[in-house]
Amino acid sequence: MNLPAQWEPATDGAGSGIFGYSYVVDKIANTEVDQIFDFSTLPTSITIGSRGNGDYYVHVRAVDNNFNKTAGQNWSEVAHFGPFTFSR
Ligand SMILES: [Ca+2]
Repeated sequence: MNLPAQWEPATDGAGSGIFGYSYVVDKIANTEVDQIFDFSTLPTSITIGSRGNGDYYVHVRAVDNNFNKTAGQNWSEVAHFGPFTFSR
């Protein structure tokens, strides 16, 4: 199963710009996403795969281009999306 997705890209104001994102899909409403880079742009298709029916959530945080220079200060708060309910 796949969920099509459209995103408004993150912005960094007058900062260093957005480097990319860390991203998790699961069945938990408030997962804290790790600060380990996954994607430079967010996927337009979210893979649920064969994980079955249920309510899914997508969790995303952005990181700026300074992320490897100032540890711990360059990741955004986590944004939570969902639930997206799959049943068939
Ligand atoms: Ca990650």
